[in-house]
Amino acid sequence: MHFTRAIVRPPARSFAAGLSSAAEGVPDLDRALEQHAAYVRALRDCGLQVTQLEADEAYPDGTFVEDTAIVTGRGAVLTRPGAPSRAGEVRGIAACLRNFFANPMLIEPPGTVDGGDICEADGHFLIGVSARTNPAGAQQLTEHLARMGYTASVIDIKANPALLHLKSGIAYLGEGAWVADSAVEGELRSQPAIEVRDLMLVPAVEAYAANCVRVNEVIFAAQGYPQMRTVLESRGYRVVALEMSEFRKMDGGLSCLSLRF
Ligand code: CIR
Repeated sequence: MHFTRAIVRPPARSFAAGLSSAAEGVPDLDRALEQHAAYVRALRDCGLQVTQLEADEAYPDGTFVEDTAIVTGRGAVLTRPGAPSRAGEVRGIAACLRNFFANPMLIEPPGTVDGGDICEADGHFLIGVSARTNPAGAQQLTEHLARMGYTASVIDIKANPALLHLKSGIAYLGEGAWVADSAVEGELRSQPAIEVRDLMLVPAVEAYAANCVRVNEVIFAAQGYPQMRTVLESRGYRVVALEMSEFRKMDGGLSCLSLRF
C-alpha cells in the first residue's frame, strides 16, 4: 500500500508513567522527543503528509497512536484498547480520523483490540489475540473488515508473554516478504491465507528489531540492530534506521508511533 498520510502524537511530559514491562530504566523525555521528531522527519522524507496531534498529559502511552485505530485503504476502525488506562486515547484519534474517514467503525464492549495486534498483508489481516486484544474484539474486527471486503484470521500469542503485540514479533514488507520472530514463525507459515515467499528470521538477540515498517520504498528499522539491518539490505531494501531507545523502554516499537494510510 502506498501511504500519503500519517497521524502521530509526540510523547507527553507524563511519558515515563506509561505501561512498561521492560526493565530498561526510565525514559528521558527530551531524548524521546528528539527521537520522535526524527521519526516524523523520516515519514515526511517518504512523502507523507504528517498530522501531529497535541501531546496529552492524561495519557502517558498516547504517543503509541497505532493502538487506537485500524486504518485501511477502505475505511477505519476505532479500537477499544485492552489496557484501561489507554481507553481515553481513542477520543482524540477519532476526532482527527473523522477528517479523513466519514464513518469509522467501533469496537464495542466486551471486545478489546490494540492496533499493534493487527498486521495487514495485501488485503488479509492477521489479528493477534493477546493480553490486549481479546477474542470478542477479534471477532468484531473480523466482521468490520469483512464489510470492507477484507479477510482476516487469528494468531493467538498469549503463550508468548515476550510479545506485547503480534507486531512485536512480525512485520509484513510486501511481495510475500516477512520478518518474524521464531516464536511466531510456525503460526505464520500455517496461515492458509498468507503467502510466505521470503521469511527473514529475527536473531534472538535482536528480537526488538522484528517490529519494522515498510513505508513506501523504504523500511523503517530500529537503530542498533546490525544483524537485522544486514539481512534487510541483503534483500535489496533501503533501510532507514531510527533510534528508538526511549520508546523501547516503554515497550513501544516503530510501528506504534504512527497511523499510516
Ligand atoms: C503499552 O503498554 O500499551 C505501551 N507502553 C506500549 C504500546 C506499544 N504499542 C505497540 O507496539 N503497538
